Amino acid sequence: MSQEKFLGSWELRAAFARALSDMYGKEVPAYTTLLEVSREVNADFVAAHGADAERLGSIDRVTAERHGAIRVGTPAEISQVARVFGAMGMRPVGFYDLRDASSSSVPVISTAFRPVDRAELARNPFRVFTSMLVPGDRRFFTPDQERRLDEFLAARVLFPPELLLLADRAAAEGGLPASGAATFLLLATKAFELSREPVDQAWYRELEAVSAVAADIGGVASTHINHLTPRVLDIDDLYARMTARGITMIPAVQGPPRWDGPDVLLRQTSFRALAEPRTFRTAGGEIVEDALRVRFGEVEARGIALTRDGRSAYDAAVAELDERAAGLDEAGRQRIGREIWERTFPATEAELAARGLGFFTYELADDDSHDAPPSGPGPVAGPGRTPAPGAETGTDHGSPRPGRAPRVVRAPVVYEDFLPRSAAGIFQSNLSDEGAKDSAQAGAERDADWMEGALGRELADPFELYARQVDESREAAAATLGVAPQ
Ligand code: OOG
Ligand code: NI
Repeated sequence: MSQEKFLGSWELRAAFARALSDMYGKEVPAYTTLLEVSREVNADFVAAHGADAERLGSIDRVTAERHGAIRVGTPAEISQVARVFGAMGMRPVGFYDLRDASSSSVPVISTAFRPVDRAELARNPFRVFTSMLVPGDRRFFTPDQERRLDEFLAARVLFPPELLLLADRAAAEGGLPASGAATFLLLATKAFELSREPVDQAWYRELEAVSAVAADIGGVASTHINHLTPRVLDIDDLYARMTARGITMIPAVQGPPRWDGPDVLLRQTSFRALAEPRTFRTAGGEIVEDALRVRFGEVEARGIALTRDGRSAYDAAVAELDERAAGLDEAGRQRIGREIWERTFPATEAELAARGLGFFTYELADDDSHDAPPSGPGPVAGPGRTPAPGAETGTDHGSPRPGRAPRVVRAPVVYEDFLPRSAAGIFQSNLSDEGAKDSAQAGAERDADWMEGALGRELADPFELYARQVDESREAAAATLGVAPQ
């Protein structure tokens, strides 16, 4: 018998991302348009900017890159999600509490499953923003609703036992042989397909009156992908092209404003998908067709990861903007945002690094290598640190230096996570109704430790992961140069 091909966890991840994308393209045609426009934007950006265009990720990585969003109902369900994604080398990273991130009714807490190592991210960075309902939060559900919600959620099966068994095997063995991999991918993709099973209308509408998100999660017997998001290199260009095609986008690009300095964190924008036909069972047992608008299209541009100091500066800038732009239109908000931004953030990567606001790795570069191109003149210094001694710290762009010692060049670390405020905005743009939240009631205490318990595995801190990438790069560079890292 010939040796069966073995798919490693990253190959499962890449294949799963592709399969989901194909499935979602069939379900939501506007997504296919979005992919088409994204490809055009990226190709034109690379043509216009050359090698610099790939500073924050190779064009191959960016073209294939997606994030998904899913929503589940209970700790048991999210721990199963962790097993399925764990099989693909995706670990839970970060904690987001969206109950307070906006004034509307979004009764969920979230994490993101993603690869955590640099090499794994480079192979395929697929990530999934995963939210779970917070029952027990009296601001949203009455005790009676809560009891019925618990009962409903406990009775459903989101992931078949065969899928979970294969997931555990893949996690233990670092992947699966081809036949097991095919079954795993089929079942995993199917678990996120929109179900055609009739939805209990009375139950769905009752939850919808509390929160559309609660109904989307707890009103149906299965889960589904809420959106899949491609990455573009120029989101303002994408926005203009989608608008020119007659697709109505939300009024703004969320996150940092457009400006001439380095792109940081994450900028996102979206459009509402068309209403989708869904089948309901009425209280009288009749089967009727209705339409639901719960899914939509989203696109993003990723920038440099910020350190804790950088992030505090960002959060303070956003708070100041909110205060000063209250009541202004989008153009006014943009103008003030830019002004605050220019005062808060340095205009070059060199300064972002020198002031300890952004994460950068330090690589040894062949002289004409563009793998880790430098960002321009300036000292190579990490957050509060100096480069390995003995290393040449000149960062002139790619000029050959025959006979010289290898150069240490600074390369930006890409932000791989999410922003709670943009996430809340995305949830909100999905809602046709504000829902009902009784703010006089106490909310349920839920934090990262609680989430870690629900997941049944370690929940990584994004800042620590970025810092680790930086340290590893320093150690590797120092080892090659034969000096001690600092
Ligand atoms: C998730 C919203 C968050 C993002 O990109 O910030 C998100 C959801 O709607 O389920 O996907
Ligand atoms: Ni998203």
